[in-house]
Amino acid sequence: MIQTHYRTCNLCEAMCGLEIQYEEKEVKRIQGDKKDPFSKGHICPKAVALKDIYEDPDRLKYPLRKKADGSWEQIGWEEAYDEVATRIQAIQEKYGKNAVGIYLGNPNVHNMGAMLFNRDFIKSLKTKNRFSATSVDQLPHHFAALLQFGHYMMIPIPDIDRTDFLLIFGANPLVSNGSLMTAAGVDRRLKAIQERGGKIVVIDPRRSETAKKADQHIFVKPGTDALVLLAMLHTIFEKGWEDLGSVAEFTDGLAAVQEAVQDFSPQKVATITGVSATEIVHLTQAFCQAQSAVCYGRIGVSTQVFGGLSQWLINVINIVTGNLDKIGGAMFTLPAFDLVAQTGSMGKVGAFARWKSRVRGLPEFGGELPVSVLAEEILTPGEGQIKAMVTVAGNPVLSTPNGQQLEQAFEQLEFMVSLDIYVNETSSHADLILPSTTGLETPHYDVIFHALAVQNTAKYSPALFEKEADQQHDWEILQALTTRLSGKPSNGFTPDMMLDFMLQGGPYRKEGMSLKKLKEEVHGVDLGPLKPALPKRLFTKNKHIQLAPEILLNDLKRLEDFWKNNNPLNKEFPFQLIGRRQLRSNNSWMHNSKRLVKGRDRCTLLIHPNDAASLNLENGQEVKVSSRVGNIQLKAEVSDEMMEGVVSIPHGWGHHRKNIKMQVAAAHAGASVNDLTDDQFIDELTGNAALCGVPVSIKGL
Ligand SMILES: Nc1nc2c(c(=O)[nH]1)N[C@H]1C(S)=C(S)[C@@H](COP(=O)(O)OP(=O)(O)OC[C@H]3O[C@@H](n4cnc5c(=O)[nH]c(N)nc54)[C@H](O)[C@@H]3O)O[C@H]1N2
Ligand SMILES: Nc1nc2c(c(=O)[nH]1)N[C@H]1C(S)=C(S)[C@@H](COP(=O)(O)OP(=O)(O)OC[C@H]3O[C@@H](n4cnc5c(=O)[nH]c(N)nc54)[C@H](O)[C@@H]3O)O[C@H]1N2
Ligand code: SF4
Ligand SMILES: [Mo]
Repeated sequence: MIQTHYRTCNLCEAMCGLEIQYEEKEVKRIQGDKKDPFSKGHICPKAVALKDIYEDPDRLKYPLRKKADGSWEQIGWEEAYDEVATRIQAIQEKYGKNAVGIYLGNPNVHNMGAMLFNRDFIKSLKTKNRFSATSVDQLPHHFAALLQFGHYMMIPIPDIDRTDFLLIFGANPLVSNGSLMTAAGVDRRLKAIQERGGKIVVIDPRRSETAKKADQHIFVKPGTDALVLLAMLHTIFEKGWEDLGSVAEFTDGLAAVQEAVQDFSPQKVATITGVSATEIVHLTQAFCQAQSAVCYGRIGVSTQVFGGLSQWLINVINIVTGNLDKIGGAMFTLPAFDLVAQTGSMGKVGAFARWKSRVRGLPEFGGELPVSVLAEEILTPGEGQIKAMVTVAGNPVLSTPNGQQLEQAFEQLEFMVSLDIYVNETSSHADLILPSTTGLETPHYDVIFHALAVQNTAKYSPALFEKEADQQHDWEILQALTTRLSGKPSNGFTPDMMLDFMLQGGPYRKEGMSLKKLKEEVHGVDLGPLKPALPKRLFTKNKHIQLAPEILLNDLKRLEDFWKNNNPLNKEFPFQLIGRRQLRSNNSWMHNSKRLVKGRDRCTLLIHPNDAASLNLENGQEVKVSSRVGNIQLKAEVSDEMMEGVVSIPHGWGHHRKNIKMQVAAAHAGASVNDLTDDQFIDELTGNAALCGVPVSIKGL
């Protein structure tokens, strides 16, 4: 008999509601759940691939151990857990606690069990060598949030359903489906802005899918956004357009910001940024004159040399124009599982630079070191060298800068274990792989993305399919390892118990919020639009917004010096490389779904016609792209979408690596852009990798 199951898609940040028809253990159909109060029926092509992942013959279900000849043997769970614990403990006894490193990948934040059980596991490792995908992604957002609002998770969310003016720097929500702005059906929401007479402006070195639909697109040279933002602020103060609105009473540092931006006139930054002074002034004026407006910046301004400065200045623009904590501006969420309130004490100012990386001396943030230093921490001998690695749902060989160096580093380890569902570019280097259930086999509540959504909603998804007798959930694997490493018995909590505890003690307790309630409301519960929340929700010491933290002001000098003296482009590497997301990819790990990789080769180098002409390149020609750290080959795709001097390659490809066991992906290998990105090219302030604006050269083959 065909039955229907409702759940939230856990693949990207959009949290689309799914309606799944199934019969016994077979998925018959996946479509959007029109009754989901948040997504209202929206889905993208990746949702259907949940079926492919569930059925994928290459997906692992039981522990694997590498034999001396490099082949894999299946072993039992108890044996695997014991071996991992024994090997880690032996290495820590011999070399010290920090000899074990851990890397957490992106799917952790899309997995309730992992979110709730990773903390104790990490603690049980007692190492300072912790890494995650945060430092190739949103670290600058956390950095600005911590310094300005007192908590690293106090990230302002654009209230796009009510705004009159959306200014986007370096995000492409029509493809990414929205990020640090969970907004299922973002196309509908963007269209609605225009239908109610509002405007969308996109600032991007590529005329992206979103830019094409916007009212205006402005090309900007990669890595120079901070200068555009400074010039906008300069204009605001020069014209006297600043008006802090409701936050004026509890905002510190206005005069300091005003002074800091004085030198950055639109005329001064025009040549470096590629944005004319007139454009900057017009844009600023339109932003200030709108009833409500919000400036939003994502990956393009986060994963660049001035990521920290950019995210800070974006907050500053929202604040000084009175658009922070205002309807239609940048607002804070109030999720039913209230991570911000619960972790308040941990997230306060001070969670930065408590220790530094051994080799390069980069500061930790929130207990993590930048992943750009991971390879050198493994490769550089001396006390504190990493000798063993644990990866949890991460593929840093394809996702972090200088992937080839990291591969070499992994080969040198004494021990490595990967909690992963595939033998892929990273886990193939491990001695043991511990695979968990995934997707349709897991119960889900979005602990993270409800907290970053444009509307407050709550939804619980039970597992669709029972796991097989011998399969383990991520949280069960983490718990088994934690008890062995810590020597303490488990407290017996399950993710459901912890979730219920948080829901019943959360901000909607008076409304009877509980797991039982969510289990009854299969489509999810609407908790209403975002509401003003300040100053109550601030975590800064004096409960004021900090407009001008000193450490950020001080970084302005680096910005000026960089573009004056050290502009990274030179004769050897004259082009700037940026990335691009693709609708049918999800970072590096969904290319084993046939329906997602079919069709033309999508791992191409986009290049402007004038640049192609100057290099004598034809559309479709094979090219070699080189950077300081390596080179790759792929096809050129000539397109005036690109700004001149800038080229784009999507990330997550490069499945030609030896020893991986993903047949479909290997047949659509592509090349890895992170064999070009540089572990030394970073935002020195936050430690985030600079994946955008990497200097490269191009040669036709
Ligand atoms: N050049 C460039 N590089 C980038 C980016 C870019 O824009 N440009 N983007 C960056 C960003 S934003 C991110 S978030 C990172 C992502 O970086 P990573 O998180 O390191 O990479 P993913 O491709 O998401 O790899 C996820 C891994 O988890 C495994 N997995 C999937 N589901 C499960 C599960 O349920 N349980 C377990 N245990 N494992 C699972 C997959 O098999 C895969 O190995 O990449 C970054 N890298
Ligand atoms: N389909 C799909 N969806 C995804 C993912 C995926 O892999 N595939 N990944 C998910 C993840 S992990 C994340 S973090 C989000 C990211 O979500 P988004 O931030 O929306 O991601 P991108 O589409 O990479 O958009 C980044 C934009 O920045 C531009 N850019 C590059 N350099 C610069 C610069 O220097 N300045 C400016 N102003 N712009 C620049 C690029 O051209 C691009 O259009 O997407 C999520 N959603
Ligand atoms: S947009 Fe994201 S959440 Fe929605 S169906 Fe696609 S992958 Fe899933
Ligand atoms: Mo990400």
